[in-house]
Amino acid sequence: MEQTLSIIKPDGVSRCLIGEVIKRLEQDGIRIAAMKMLKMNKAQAQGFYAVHRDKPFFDSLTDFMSSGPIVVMVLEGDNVIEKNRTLMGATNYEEAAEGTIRRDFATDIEKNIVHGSDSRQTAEFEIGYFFNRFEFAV
Ligand code: IDP
Ligand code: MG
Repeated sequence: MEQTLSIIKPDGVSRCLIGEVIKRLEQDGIRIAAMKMLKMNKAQAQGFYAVHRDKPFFDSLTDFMSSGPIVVMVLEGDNVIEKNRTLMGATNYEEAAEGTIRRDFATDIEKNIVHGSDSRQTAEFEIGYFFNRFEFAV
């Protein structure tokens, strides 16, 4: 059994896509093990995306990610890291496969609706960034 961190980004929340994203996850057999809504400040967004601190888009990305509420979820299931990434689609929505969340809803390469951990190692860091062990329903 694997876990991954999913985020519905500020654009997904403001465009009322919370239900749409969760529906797609659940219909794919993914279980939500923990979930909450919060708003990051700039420093918290910088900490979350520290791996990208040298990228040209870091400042804009962390402004965006701290611009409004987000929904953070721990997803659980067999192969869930890859399953979630498949449902999300490529980072650049123009290159994302038909029927993926980003292809259907993203408006630019930054405002792409969802985040998903990309490996077991990043999933562990990212889940720990937002959740403690008392926040899991089961
Ligand atoms: P991922 O979200 O598909 O894993 P990453 O390369 O980890 O993509 O980038 C993290 C986030 O940074 C992306 O989801 C997107 O919001 C933003 N981003 C990535 N590349 C660019 C870019 O070239 N310009 C602007 N924003 C970008
Ligand atoms: Mg990434």
